[in-house]
Order: sequence, then structure tokens, then C-alpha cells
Amino acid sequence: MKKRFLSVGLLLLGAMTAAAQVSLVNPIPQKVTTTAKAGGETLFDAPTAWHIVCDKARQGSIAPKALDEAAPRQDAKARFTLRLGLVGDKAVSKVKKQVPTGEEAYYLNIDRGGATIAAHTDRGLYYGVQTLLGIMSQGKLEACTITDWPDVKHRGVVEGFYGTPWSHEHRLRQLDFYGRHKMNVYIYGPKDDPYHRDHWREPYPDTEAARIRELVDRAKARGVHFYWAIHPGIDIKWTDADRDALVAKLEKMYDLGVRAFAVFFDDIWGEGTKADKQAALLNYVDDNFIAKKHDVAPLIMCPTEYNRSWASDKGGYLRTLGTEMNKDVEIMWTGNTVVHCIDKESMQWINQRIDRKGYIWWNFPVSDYVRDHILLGPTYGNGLDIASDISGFVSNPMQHAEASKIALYGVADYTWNMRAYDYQKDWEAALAEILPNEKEALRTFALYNKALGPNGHGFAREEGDELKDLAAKALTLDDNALKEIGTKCQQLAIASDILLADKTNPWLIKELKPWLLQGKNVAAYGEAVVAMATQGVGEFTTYYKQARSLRQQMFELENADVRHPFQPGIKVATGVLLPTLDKIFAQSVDRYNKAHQTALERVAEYNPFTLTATVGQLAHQPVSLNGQEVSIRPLLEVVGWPADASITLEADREFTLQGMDFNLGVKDVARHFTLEVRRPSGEWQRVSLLHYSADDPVIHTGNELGGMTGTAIRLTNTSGAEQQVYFKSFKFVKQ
Ligand code: 14T
Repeated sequence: MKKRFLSVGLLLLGAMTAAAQVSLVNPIPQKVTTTAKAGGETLFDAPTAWHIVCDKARQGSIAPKALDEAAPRQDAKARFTLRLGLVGDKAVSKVKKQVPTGEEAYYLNIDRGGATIAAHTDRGLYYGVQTLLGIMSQGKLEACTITDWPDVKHRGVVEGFYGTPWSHEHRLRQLDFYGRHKMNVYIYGPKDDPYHRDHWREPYPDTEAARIRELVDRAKARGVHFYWAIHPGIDIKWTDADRDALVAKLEKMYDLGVRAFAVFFDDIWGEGTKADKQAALLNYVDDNFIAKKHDVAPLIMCPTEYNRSWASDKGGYLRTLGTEMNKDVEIMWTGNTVVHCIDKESMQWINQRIDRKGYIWWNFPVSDYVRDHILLGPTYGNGLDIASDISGFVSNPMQHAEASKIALYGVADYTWNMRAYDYQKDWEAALAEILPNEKEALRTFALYNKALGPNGHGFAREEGDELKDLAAKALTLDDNALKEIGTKCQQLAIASDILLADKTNPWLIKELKPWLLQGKNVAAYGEAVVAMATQGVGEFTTYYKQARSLRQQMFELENADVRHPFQPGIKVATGVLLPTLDKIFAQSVDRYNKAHQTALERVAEYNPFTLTATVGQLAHQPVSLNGQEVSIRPLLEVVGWPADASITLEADREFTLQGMDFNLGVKDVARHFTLEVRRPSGEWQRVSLLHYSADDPVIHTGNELGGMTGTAIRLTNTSGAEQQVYFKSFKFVKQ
């Protein structure tokens, strides 16, 4: 009796693990048939050596090379035969009819004796190899037949963010990752590479040039099209000289091995933004450079009006591109706004205007506008029915390359097989691949690093939905719920500690470190808050002090480790956990104050400065303290500053000013604005403003500011009319 139960159990286990082998493959293949022969097991040990059979013509191409790099070793006498070939090759002549159509499609068959992979192109074959390697990644193989192809033709990444560009090492690692996950596009366009944007006319110095060459080689080995993007719009003149300078630069890149190009016109103003001129330039490059080379991919361009909220039908920008620009030039698109998910309806809107299928530039997980957060959540929100409406889909990632892989993993899967895409499952698999040894710790930590916080683009990602019921209960100061919140905090602390000591993926841990340290502070704060709410009265004030201290430590950590002057903070758990803890703090202080006739401070959050603004666009800009420097986060877009509207920075204490300047990005605007300091007496005192030179937009304050004490500072548009300005910087230094 016992024995029978055991064998049923084993059978079940066998069935489960069998299914688990192909499910190790990401992106999920389109068609899988398990092909167990009668009586035979579907699951068997992967061979320790194999015998590769392929035509001479295939030797040295990327698929067999990828096999060379992977276990198992090759051995002509091995019993397991691996046949590889393109349709037309002798090695795979038996299966040539089974290969699905499509450039990157492949056929893969596995049985006990061997495996066969056939495709139409080297890249297709390479993808078949990746699938085989994925299946055997845990030492088992499964008898099956797979036919597979991508839903979206161009899938990948655009390194297109502001901030420190990825390092060379990171880029190489990325390309390896793209190959493994069947992404075929990497567009090189980091905003802060001078040779991409500010000095676009200049060729790369030798060291950088050698690196580009190396990236091109690695991309080729991984089946990735390496696009090099140029960003000439900031100062381009529509002259033959500049046109020639652009082509000359592309020639230089061609000489480095680049065979795919993009031209970006995003985030510019003035002369560079003209659609007819842009179209004429792209056509010129297309006709006189791309077409003549014969070995270069179709051009990609990023328009100035790259999202629906910026597109004006009246201006006709997009329609001009649509009609005037060669049809083989791809046009990028971020969706309804700069940062937005993509759906079918919005694709139809844009495709109709540009007279071709838009090429999606998806601004996720890019965090250059919320640098205080790190985005470790899943990839979701894009329509699962848009494959036929887009020509490509690339994701703009974070400056944190390794951490971006969590989201990029999802992008790879989503764009390959949309209908099968399950973002939650995908996320779990991503975490396991990126940190296999500590997947659970990474998962726990990532649960609190999904939200972006308030931001100018109004983009939001779910964080902490699973905590909402618990949080609501904890807010009634229910003991069990509070204890459970305490457990969550403990888990966050444990995960942060485990990750801080991990040595298996140092690239990842280095990127996460500031957030890991902050995770520990949040967790410790949470435990103190829970203790305040649940402990005996005698100890309340001790925990209260501890909680406030931890809030202050969080503040100090954020402002000590300055990683970027715009957004220096380090924010963790801003979705549900931290706001809940703050509310529990306030509730338990209220309860205590009532019972003891005390007046303890009910706000735990520590930031001496707050901003209030009647200028709508600036109302939610965070304020940061950076050493002695207090600054409001700049905006990148134009600010319409209404007449009489003002911004006020107020402190909870008196401060002494040392110096101040700010930059509204426009020359000669100082006369339209009035700066005042609220003195300790409560009276507002005006400070003089001046530009040092006629063409310098920076506004300086008069000498009387130095040494002035105050509790607030206010800037008002006193011109009587709305002013169009930028908000490039606003800062003062305290003594
Ligand atoms: F080209 C575009 F499709 C694009 O998205 N451009 C930039 C991109 O480099 C950046 O990483 C991304 C997210 O911040 O958004 C675009 O940059 C902006 C967007 C703005 F709304 C820069 C200034 C803005 F005001």
C-alpha cells in the first residue's frame, strides 16, 4: 500500500518537473509539444558531452559559437548528437519543412538521442540554441518539439537616459543578456555622452572608439543590431556644412564597424525642431549614406514631438514627417505622454499620422526624473494586442544597468510572445535569473522598490497592494495587524542585510547599496513604530525617540550620499509601507498625548524645508538639503509662470543665508521677478536680483543677502504678465 502511494507521488513529481523544464525558457516559446514516446520518459539528464553536426558553411557563425561557450563539451564520439543548420543545409534537411516562416524563427526538436535546430538565418539558429540552453539550465532535458518566432520584429533597449552613461563592462554584460533573451536591438544614445549630443560633430578619441568597436563585435556575437544614435538638434544649422558633418561622423562610426544608425531630435527647441528640415536631412542620409552602403540597417529617428501630449495637429509636425520622410525610416514614439504605457488605440492615432508603424521608445524603467527611487518592479501595462501595430519596441532603462535587467527581462518576454506574457510570473523568473542564490531576498527587497513617488510625468507603478488590507487594519491599532506589519519590516531588514553581503552579483549589489542601507533604516523605523503602538506605556517615549531618530537617519543618509545634485534622495517603501508607518506613528502619538496630556510631535518625517507654490508646475517639486545647500528639484520642460504667482520655501527653524543664485534659463528675466526673505520678525524683505552679463541666464542675488536670517524665501513674478521660463536651478547656501 505504502509503495503505491510513493510511486503515485513520484509520478506526479515527475510530471511537474517535466513541465518545468521548458518553462525555464524565457521568452516563452510560441509552440511547444512534448513528445514522449510510448512508455518513454519525457525528462532525462542533459548530456555531459555532445557531438555537433553542421555544414561547413555554418561553422564560425554565432549559433555554434554560442555552443562553444556553453557546457557541455564537444566530443565526436558522444552519444548525443546536436544537429544545427539553416534551411538548405544538409545537416537539417530532414526537418526543413518544419521550420516556421520568419527571419528569426526556428525549429527545435529534442529526444534522448539528440537534438536538431533549424532556422532561416544565423540569428534564428542562435535563438534555437538559446532555447536549448535554457531548457537544460538545470541539468535536465525534455523530449519536445518547439516552433518559435518573435511577435515584434525589433526588440530591445535604447540607452537613452540622462545621467551617467553605462560603463563599458556593463554594456558588454547587457549585450550578453540581450542575446540570452532574444532581444535583437541595442540603441546607443546616452544623453550625457558628449560625442552623441553636445559634441556630435566630433569623432570619438581612440580609447572610446576602441570600446565602440568592441561593443559592435559583442553585439554581433549575440545577434544584436548595434545602433549608434546621434543627437544633433541642439545646435544644428540646416546647412550643407552641418549635413556633411553629420554624414562624416556616421562614416567614422561605420569605420568602427557600426551598421545601424539612429538620429534623435528629442528634447530640443528652436531651429532644430523643424519637421521639413529633419525629414530632408534624414532622406539625405538615407539616400546618400544608408542606401549606398548596402550593409546598413534602415534608419531610426526620434522626432521632437515624440508623444501625443506634445503633438499638435495644427503645427502639422508629425504629418510632415509622415509624408515627407522616406518610408523606410522608422519613427520613434513614447505614447500618449513622455512616460506612458502603450495601447492599440494610441498606436492607431500615431500610425495614421506618420504613415507607418510607430517604433516604441518605452520610458520604463528609466529613472532619470525620479533618481531617488530604484525601480525593481515588473514590466506591465502595455497592450497584449499591439504586436501588429508597432514596428519595434525598445525600453529606456535606468542608469543602473544591472538592476534594470529585472524590467528588461520582462520587455524581452513581452515583445517576443505577447499573448503568453504573464508579468507576475515573468518577474519571479527575472529575479531568479539575476540573483539565483538569493532570489527570495531580492524579491522581498524589490517588493518595496517598485513605486516612483510623485513625479512630473504622473507615471505610477503599483507597490504594496498586497499590504493594503493589513495596513488598514494596523491603522485601527489592531494588535495582530501591527505585529504582522512588524514582521514585514523584519523581513525587509533581513533581505537588505542578506543582499548587502551577497558576493554572487557584485554589479547588482553595488547599484542597490544606497537603497539597501535605506531599506534597513525603514525597517528599523517600522519596528520602532510597531513597538510604540503595541508596547506597554512605560517604554513608549523610548521607542518614540528611536523612531524619530531613525527618520532623521533616513534624512541624513539621503542627503549625505549625493549621487545626483537634482534628486539626491534615497527612497524605499514609499508605496504603502512607509506612509503606513508614518500614520501609525501619528496615531500612537495622538493616543499617548491624549492619555498623558503631553504634546509629542506627531509627524515623524524629517525635512526642515517645505515648498509651497502657486505656480502649478512647480507645486510638487521636492526640496532637498545637500550639506548646507537647499535646492528645489529642477524641471526640464518650459514653465508657464503666471503673473503674481510665487514659490515659497519655508523652514521649521531660522536659517542664515550665505549665498544664492538661480537659473530660469532665459536671459534678462531678473527684472520680472522679486525675491524676498521672511525675516524672524515676520516681515518680508526684498533682495536685489541681477544678471552678471547680458547673455547669462543665471540670476544672482545682491550682497545684502549674505548673513541675512530668515524663516522663508519667496520668488514672485511681479511683471504683471505670464513668463515662459525654465526651472533649471533654484538653490541657496546656508551658513
Ligand atoms: F526621446 C524620447 F523619446 C525621450 O524619451 N527623451 C527623453 C529621455 O532621454 C529621458 O530619459 C526620458 C525620461 O526622462 O524622457 C525624455 O526626456 C525628457 C522628457 C521631458 F518631459 C526631458 C525633458 C522633459 F521635460
